[in-house]
Amino acid sequence: MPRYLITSALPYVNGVKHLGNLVGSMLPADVYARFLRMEGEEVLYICATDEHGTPAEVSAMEAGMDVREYCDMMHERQKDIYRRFGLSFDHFGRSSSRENAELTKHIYLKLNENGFIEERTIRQIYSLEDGRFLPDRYVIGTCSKCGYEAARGDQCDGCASLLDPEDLIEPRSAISGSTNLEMRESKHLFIRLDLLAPEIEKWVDSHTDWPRLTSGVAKKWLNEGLQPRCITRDLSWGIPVPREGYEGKVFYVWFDAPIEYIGATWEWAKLLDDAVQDGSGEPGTRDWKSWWFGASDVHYAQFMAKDNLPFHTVIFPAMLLGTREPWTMASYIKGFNWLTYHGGKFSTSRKRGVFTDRALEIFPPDYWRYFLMAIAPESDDSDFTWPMFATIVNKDLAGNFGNFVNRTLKLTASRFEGGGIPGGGQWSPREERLQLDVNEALEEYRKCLRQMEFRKGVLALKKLWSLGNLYIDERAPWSLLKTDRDEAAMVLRTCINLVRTFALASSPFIPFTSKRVTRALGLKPEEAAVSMAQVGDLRVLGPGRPFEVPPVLFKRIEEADIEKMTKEFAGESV
Ligand code: B3M
Ligand code: ZN
Repeated sequence: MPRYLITSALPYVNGVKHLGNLVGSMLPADVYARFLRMEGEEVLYICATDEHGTPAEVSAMEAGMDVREYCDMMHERQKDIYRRFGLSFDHFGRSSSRENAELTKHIYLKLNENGFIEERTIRQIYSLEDGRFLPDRYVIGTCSKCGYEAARGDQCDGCASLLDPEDLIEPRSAISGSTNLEMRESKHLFIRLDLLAPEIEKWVDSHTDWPRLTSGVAKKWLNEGLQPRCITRDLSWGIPVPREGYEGKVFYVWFDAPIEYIGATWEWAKLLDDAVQDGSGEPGTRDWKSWWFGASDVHYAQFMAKDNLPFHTVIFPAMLLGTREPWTMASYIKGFNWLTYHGGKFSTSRKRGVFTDRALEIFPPDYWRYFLMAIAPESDDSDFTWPMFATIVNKDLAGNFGNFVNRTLKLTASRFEGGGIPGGGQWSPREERLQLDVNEALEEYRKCLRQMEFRKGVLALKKLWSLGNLYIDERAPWSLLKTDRDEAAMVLRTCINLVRTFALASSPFIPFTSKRVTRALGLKPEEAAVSMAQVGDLRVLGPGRPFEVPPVLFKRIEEADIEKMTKEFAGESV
């Protein structure tokens, strides 16, 4: 029996993420983790904030804060948002942790010992006024190709050319605006990806089941030929490099960030002491090494947006392979395309699109979770629009699912007053068939989620829900009540069991609503914690069990709401 390790790409610490970030990594990983837990699997779902690098330093500076304090604050802020979205991490760590520093140094030392680290001297821009080297993107100036005045040293937003800082006319520091810059030489460490290329290729080729997007990116990188890659920076915020002459330098953020998947697992294990004290953890149950080192029974799935794929299919694997130690490598890498916003980019600087904090202020988390997964950019980019949001919420959640729950429970409560779930009547062939249809739809649903085919999973879930509406419309218990009260009772009892089935089966996507419904049905915690294999049985809830009618589960979104949102989130025009 494999154990399942799941990680989602680590969100950068600076700034609140938008919905595109959420659906491209954390949300699908959470759906998968919740699903596997319901399948009775042993799951460890890990994420963290990615805290090093110049962006964190610069954002802290702009906020007038010490960089560590800034990271403390932003980590808590992001963590709280993800909790409110229902993301069920086993641990949400921090790449600036002591554990990560120790692992990063270890991996570097092993790479060095094995001959995969090389020192080179490079020329870099130094800002005398800022007293520091400037990474390419922190040098701005006029593009020598198109004349755009605010081109960055790595790329021009005017003509999209890739640039070197030397290509800029009148370069200046993006931090202070100072033009007092000079080229200085500086020593740096490079990882010899060129030497590791054959092994990486073999590893990539051994995974024939990866999504096309993932293998495509890996192959493209490998085919272009791997070059040694710089893994150190002249910065103060980061993990110090344990090597003589490297005082004042740190590892490049992309070197230590993926190691934090391991680091965060170690952090999680260290928290065990607290967990034992508050009763939520069993002593001896958190062995981080058993997941990461010499683990032959671990299935490891990584989730991320496509721009992160090169680091996870090529560079991180090279780092691990080069240690010559048995670190756990990804079994499956699920990459996502872009979510666009009304045909354009989500933009932090222009406040365009919906950000995770604001999203939760306007609609409950399940609206977002379901909608985003229904349009997840799995095989292609996909576009967020408000009319689409309204259609999906109204049709699927309010119409298909919510409506069935409410009409079933309301009708039963009003016609069989006070007696709980009504008794009487016998299953007919129609109910037998319903049971078979439900089993089949659930099978299909489970198959999709096992394969991390989320949009297909949503379709299968919708199909399951519609079996309820089909059944109740066909059997019309409101009419049966006039002719055969026992028969009506049996039909409604079956419908209430369908409500249970739907609520439990849907919980990976809409955990909050699922809980509201199972509470209304009076399920005890152990009854609500059944495995996926047990949710389909339509004879679990018998006569006499009390239940409540929950308030309307999903509010319909009206035309006026759509207009309002479209205006509010359009962003500032350029
Ligand atoms: N923080 C980039 C991103 O959020 C980066 C991912 C790190 S994964 C190890 O897109
Ligand atoms: Zn240009």
